[in-house]
Formats: sequence, structure tokens, C-alpha cells
Amino acid sequence: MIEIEERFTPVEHKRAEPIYVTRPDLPSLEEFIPYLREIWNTKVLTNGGPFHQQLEQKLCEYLGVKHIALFTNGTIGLVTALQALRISGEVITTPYSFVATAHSLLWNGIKPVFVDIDPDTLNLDPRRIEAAITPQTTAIMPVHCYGHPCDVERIEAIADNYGLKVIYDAAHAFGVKCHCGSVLNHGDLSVLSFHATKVFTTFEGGAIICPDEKIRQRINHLKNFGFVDEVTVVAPGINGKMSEFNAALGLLQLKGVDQALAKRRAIDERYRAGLKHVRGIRCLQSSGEIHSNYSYFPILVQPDYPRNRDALYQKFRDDDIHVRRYFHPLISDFPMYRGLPSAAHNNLPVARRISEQVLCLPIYPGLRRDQVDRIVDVLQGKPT
Ligand code: T4K
Repeated sequence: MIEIEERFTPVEHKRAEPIYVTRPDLPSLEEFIPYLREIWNTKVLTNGGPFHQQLEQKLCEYLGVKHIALFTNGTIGLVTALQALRISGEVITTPYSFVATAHSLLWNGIKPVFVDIDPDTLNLDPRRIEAAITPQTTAIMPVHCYGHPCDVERIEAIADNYGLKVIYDAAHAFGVKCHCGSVLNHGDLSVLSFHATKVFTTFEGGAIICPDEKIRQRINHLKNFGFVDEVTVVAPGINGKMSEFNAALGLLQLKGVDQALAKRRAIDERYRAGLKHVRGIRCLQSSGEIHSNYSYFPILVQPDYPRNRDALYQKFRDDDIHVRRYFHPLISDFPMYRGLPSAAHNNLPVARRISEQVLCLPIYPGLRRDQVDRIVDVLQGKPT
């Protein structure tokens, strides 16, 4: 069984370094040197080199997906996924996400239509999707928020009925499995992020999971300026290619990812045990996944907790514990979205309430047991 890191005595921890919401889990530099040497020897730095190809293959095996196209980051992956399926008009999406979800729509000249979230899963509420469909709707872009799977079956049924595409923003869902295997196999396309803050990182990076080779080919053209060969350009593509440096790092990261997930799981369990009897603090439950990635640990600060969310956030800050309000403000409150009819306050009551209650606690493989306990102490109202 994997234990949580334990390195110092409790007394030393009190005046220890700041605690961040996340820290990357890096392999040793020594292990990375041979990969760098290989890059220096071959002088292949980018454009689908050997490490890029190896990482695509290894990720397909690890994730249980058939086809993958690596990207320079998740946002360019989202923008390209929309291009690949020629999505236009209106797309139904969630206001409760990182802003890149909706930005990818605006970058394609698409109008986001915000639909409220489910109060338990915090994902797009499938019961509200149909009412938001108009003749201009061409797709749905749900987010597996915090790595908890959306109600993929109901979303698929709606999409099939109305002839809509589904592109999942799966930035948080690396390695998540539901009863039918990888959650990434649902929808027309799924987009991952490998940013520094994610459970699996290539510093910056991302990927599109594709159902077949044909669409992967199209995506590969789009991420390489639209080039099919030296003289043929089939689309106004972008430069979304992952470099050999990032791909090499990914190969190394992949070796340690299971252990990293196990450490996250142990932290998740310790938080849940410590917070079980804290009145006014609600922890999120799983939403049908049989294999979680423990990428975030959100809590909801309820009205019967002695402090409101922002006062609690400040208390953590004062203690040098950098919890985060993912996701506050709602995307629909940012200036480029707030004028949309679907951004209206009365359209998104659940998302609004959750965004005022949520705090994401630190969770990452290097977080020590005493640090978890210190965070729990703050929540239990013990002197710190
Ligand atoms: N869709 C969704 C649902 C997403 O959550 C995201 C990204 C995307 C799409 C877009 O994918 P990418 O294009 O990024 O691949 C962070 C990340 O920048 C962002 O990638 C992520 N979502 C979002 C949820 O969180 P910030 O502004 O909170 O990051 P930052 O820099 O404040 O980092 C948080 C903490 O992480 C720091 O306090 C310390 C630690 N950290 C961070 C970095 C960057 C490190 O220890 N080392 C680092 O290099 O947005």
C-alpha cells in the first residue's frame, strides 16, 4: 500500500515552506539526461519525432484509447478539435470550468451557450441541455470537472437525437475509467491537458483522443499548419505540435504515474477521514468512475460552517496555505461572456452557488501527511 510522504517531524512543519494547491511530480534530473542526450545527438527537436511517436503509442496503451494526437497544450487542442469537426454557430457548455473551455469557442467564432451544472457532480446538467438547443446549436462541450465523469450516456443520447457533436474537455480526466473503460472514449473527441498543474505533465502539453485514424490524420494536418505534404495545405491550420523535449518528459513521467496516483489516493482518503465530522464542509463524491485520478480535492463550504468561503480562503492564506477557488468567478461572469443571454444570473443558480462555496485543497504526490493534517486542523478550527 502506498503511504503519504513523511519526512520531517511535526514541530518542524509548523514553520515549513508554503503549501501550494499543487506541485508537479518530477522524475530525477539524472533520469532525464539520457533523453536529452538523445535529442542532442539526433537533432530532431520537433515535427513528430521519435519521442513524440513513442509517447503517442505509450499513452494509447496506458489510457486504453485507440488514437491520440499530441498537442502543445490543452487549449490549442480544444481549438483544433472544434476546427476538425467544423463546429460553428452555438455550442452548449458549462460556466463552471477553467476559462480555456469557453475561450476555445470564441477563438473559433462560436457562441457559447451556458447551461447550469448538476449540484452533485458539478458537471453540465443533462436535464437542462435540451432546453438550450436552438437551430444554431451544432455541438456540446462538457467538462469532466475535477476528473469526475459527466453523465456520458445521457449526453450521448441527446446528441444523437439532435444530431449534435460532443467534444469533451477532459483536461482533468487523465486515466479516469468508468464501467465501460476509459472515459476518454466517449464523445466525438476528448481533449486532455498535460500542464504543469495536472496529474500527468509534460510541462506544457495536451492531446486529442480520436475515435479513428481518419480524424486523427485530419487533426495532425491541422496542428501542422494544414500541411499534408511539402506542397499541399488543406486547411488554415495552426502550430500545435508537441516538441521532443516535452514528449521525452512525458515518457519518463508515464513510468511513475501509477505511483503518483496512488499517493494522491492516500491523500484523498486522509482528507475524507479528517473532514468526515466537520460540520459545514462537504466533500465531493465520485460520479460513477471506477478508477479516479484524484486530480483535485474540492470542498464546499456550507452556510452552517463557522466561516464563509472567502474568510476560510483568507485564513489559509494567512497560514501560507495556497488553496484555490477553482472555479470562481464563473466563466460566464468574465467581460467577454457576461453579455450573453445564457450568462444571466437566474440561468445558472447552481453553478453560482457552488462557485461561491468551493475551495480546492492542496493535493499532489509530494504533499506530506503532516501537511494534510495541518490543513485538516485549519478546517476543524484548531489553533494553527
Ligand atoms: N480546460 C480545463 C478544464 C482546464 O482546467 C484547463 C487548464 C484547460 C482546459 C487548458 O489546458 P492548458 O492549455 O493549460 O493545457 C492552472 C493552469 O494554468 C491551467 O492549466 C489549469 N487548467 C487551471 C485549472 O489551473 P492557474 O492560474 O491556477 O495556475 P498557477 O500558475 O496559479 O498554478 C497553481 C499552482 O500550481 C501554483 O500555486 C504552484 C503550482 N505550480 C504551477 C506551475 C505553473 C507549480 O508548482 N509549478 C508550475 O510550473 O491555472
